[in-house]
Amino acid sequence: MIKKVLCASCDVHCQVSAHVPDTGLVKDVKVRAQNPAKYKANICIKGIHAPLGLSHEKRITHPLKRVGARGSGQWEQVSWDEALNDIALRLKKIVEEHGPEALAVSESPAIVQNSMGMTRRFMNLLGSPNYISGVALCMGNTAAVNRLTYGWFPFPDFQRAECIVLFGHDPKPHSWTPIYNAIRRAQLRGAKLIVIDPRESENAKVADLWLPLNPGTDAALCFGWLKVIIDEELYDKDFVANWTTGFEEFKERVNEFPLDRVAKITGVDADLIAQSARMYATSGPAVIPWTPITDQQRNSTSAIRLHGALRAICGFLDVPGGEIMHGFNPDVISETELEVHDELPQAKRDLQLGADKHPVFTYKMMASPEIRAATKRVWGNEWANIISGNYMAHPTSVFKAMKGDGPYPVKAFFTIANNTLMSYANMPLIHEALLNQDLIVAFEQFRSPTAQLADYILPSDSWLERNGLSDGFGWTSIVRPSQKVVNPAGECRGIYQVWSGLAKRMGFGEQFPWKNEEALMDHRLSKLGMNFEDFAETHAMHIPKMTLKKYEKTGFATPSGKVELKSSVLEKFGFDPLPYWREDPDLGPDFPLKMFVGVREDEYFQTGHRHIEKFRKRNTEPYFFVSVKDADEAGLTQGNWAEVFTVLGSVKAKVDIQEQMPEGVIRVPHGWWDPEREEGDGSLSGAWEFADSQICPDDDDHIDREQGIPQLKGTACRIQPLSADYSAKYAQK
Ligand SMILES: Nc1nc2c(c(=O)[nH]1)N[C@H]1C(S)=C(S)[C@@H](COP(=O)(O)OP(=O)(O)OC[C@H]3O[C@@H](n4cnc5c(=O)[nH]c(N)nc54)[C@H](O)[C@@H]3O)O[C@H]1N2
Ligand SMILES: Nc1nc2c(c(=O)[nH]1)N[C@H]1C(S)=C(S)[C@@H](COP(=O)(O)OP(=O)(O)OC[C@H]3O[C@@H](n4cnc5c(=O)[nH]c(N)nc54)[C@H](O)[C@@H]3O)O[C@H]1N2
Ligand code: SF4
Ligand SMILES: [Mo]
Repeated sequence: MIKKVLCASCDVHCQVSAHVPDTGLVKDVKVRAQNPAKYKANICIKGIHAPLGLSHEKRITHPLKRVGARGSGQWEQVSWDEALNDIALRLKKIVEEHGPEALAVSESPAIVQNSMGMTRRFMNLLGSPNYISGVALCMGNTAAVNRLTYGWFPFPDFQRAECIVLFGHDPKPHSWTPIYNAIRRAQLRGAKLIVIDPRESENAKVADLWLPLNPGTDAALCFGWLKVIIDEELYDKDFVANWTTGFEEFKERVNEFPLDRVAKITGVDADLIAQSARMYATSGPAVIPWTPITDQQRNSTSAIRLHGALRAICGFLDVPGGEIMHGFNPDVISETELEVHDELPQAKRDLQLGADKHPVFTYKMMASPEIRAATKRVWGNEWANIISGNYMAHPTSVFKAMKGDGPYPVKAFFTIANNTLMSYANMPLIHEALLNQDLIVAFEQFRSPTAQLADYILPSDSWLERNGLSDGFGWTSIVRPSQKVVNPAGECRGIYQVWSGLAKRMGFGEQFPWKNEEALMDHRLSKLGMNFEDFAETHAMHIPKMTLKKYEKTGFATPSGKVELKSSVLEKFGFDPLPYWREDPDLGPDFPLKMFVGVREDEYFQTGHRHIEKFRKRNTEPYFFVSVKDADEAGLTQGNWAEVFTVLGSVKAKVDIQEQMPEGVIRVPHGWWDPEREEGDGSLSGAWEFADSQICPDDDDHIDREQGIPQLKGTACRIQPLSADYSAKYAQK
């Protein structure tokens, strides 16, 4: 029997197929491309070999209770009942003593599609606003900033676009395969490709134009494009006149960026800036697909708003070949609705950590009366948690409160499919925060460095072991089913069982009335008149009727009903309502270089997968990419170990001297640790050596003002070789 499955080995959720094995064991599942027909298949090695990871000897298949000191690696197997009873008892005590806001939860993209809003539902009913997620640095924050500008997070129409612009974003055959394939197909039918990237990336190699910019300067580059587009009147004048606010003031701001200034900031030749701006504005409908690169900068809010302004003034919003506002699927109950944000009293929303200083994706801004009214007017519901990134607390503020430096204590922390220590900035702070908790619960598949510090690890099912529904995290209105292929290994369970089990023990079990995940999905699909099983049998996807230029009927979901080039909401909260450029601080000769974290590696998703021998053989160790000149100056040799320092700390990796690396820029890899190392030696299985979160600062100089997210692109650093001793010691491990 063949099942339709959505691969969740990364967060792009390819539609694949899987054979149900006679043995019923996940190791015998074969994952294949689902649609080999006319298009190149959307599947990568992480999807094909997922069964290897999920049947791995290190997979956690029973609830574990910590018996030694935190991080000592001493665990005892307990039953689910024992674990949930004790967790509920301890959580109750913390809530009685400190209030429900003393619970913080960090949940990540790997799981959000399967929690189906239940994590927020539990927190809202308990009374805690302190939810954080890895999406604060990836897409969730873009979703929030987009809502401020034009009321939804649009999705690129790759099939009909005449020009595609990649701001750093570099989809590859084994990194976001569907987007890679969509770009290649567009190029084959003649669409133009512009790539803006400090190094010659895979997409830069095949682009019509490649703009090698200094890391972290994307916002300045956008100002350059806007200067050309406005000066040369390449914009859609009718749209600007009828559907935008603040154009004159916006234009004045843009006029502060003559091309020689932009060239100086970005390092890109002025003529190339002009040529590429013209290509974007005049090739026909164009798209700037979402990119995490501008989610992780000191000028992030401005960069994201400038992308929005480009899309809007060029007339590419909600048109064929442009960027389309999907809205909710009217036939399926959305996750946002199940999250019951209305149930969280305003007094508790007001307690959300970090919202005072950095409100963009918090309740304070996303649930402000004007945004709620506008969202209700256009989309029919005042809550719209797109990418689960709206209504979040500010991560650093949560960690500070966990450590004891907040306005009130946070004493219980749940980490749901999230390697918290390594997936935010400032690992030393997160470490202290975790050590100061009375209760840590990890819902995991593996003993990640974060899970190693937990009091309980609850064993999670995997995507091959559960039924599910995906709508691209609320980004699209297309709903796709994922069928369970085998039963969960050992005592692994789904997240619904965790929250409903805890709610029952804490006295609000009636709020989780569904017997299991399937019953919950039946409820979500009830408007279609089918249950999950029928839906999955009959649908590869459910696409509601989509109309374009919806704004002509409803206006945009902003307070003015227009695209707010000048944001009324940012202004109300005391921020510059226009996008702006903020220079990096000069940290002097100790930090003469700039680093960026990133360049995805084929074999691994974020901090995951490093325990899979097949992948580890292909990609054994972490590497810094360094230019020939910088390597010479620092005395670095190919393949030797080195250390990169920022104001916060240092990280170790091997050196890869690359021709295509620009001078003065170091690439720092994300996600490395050594799962093969025994727990309990104090290194958190190598996280204290290789995790980039050790060098990502979160002080005011290194974060975006409006969102408070850290700068992972363009941070000042230095690099130096490590002694031969380190290499020898590492080789023995
Ligand atoms: N310092 C730093 N921080 C970053 C980034 C960075 O580059 N540097 N990148 C940012 C980006 S782009 C993203 S997307 C986020 C990602 O942040 P995270 O989601 O935390 O990323 P992962 O490292 O993949 O951690 C996911 C964890 O979930 C577990 N897991 C996988 N599948 C399942 C499942 O089905 N159930 C359960 N319960 N667990 C599962 C894995 O074992 C892994 O430990 O991090 C962001 N944060
Ligand atoms: N195999 C694999 N695939 C993945 C993932 C994975 O971990 N492994 N993670 C998934 C996730 S969660 C995400 S968010 C995506 C991210 O994937 P991408 O968006 O492709 O991000 P990266 O590969 O980190 O970096 C892409 C490019 O950004 C460039 N760059 C660095 N700094 C800057 C800058 O300041 N400005 C500009 N314009 N460019 C810059 C780098 O040189 C690099 O070529 O990949 C997804 N796909
Ligand atoms: S790109 Fe690879 S890992 Fe990601 S969903 Fe597709 S097959 Fe799975
Ligand atoms: Mo991401």
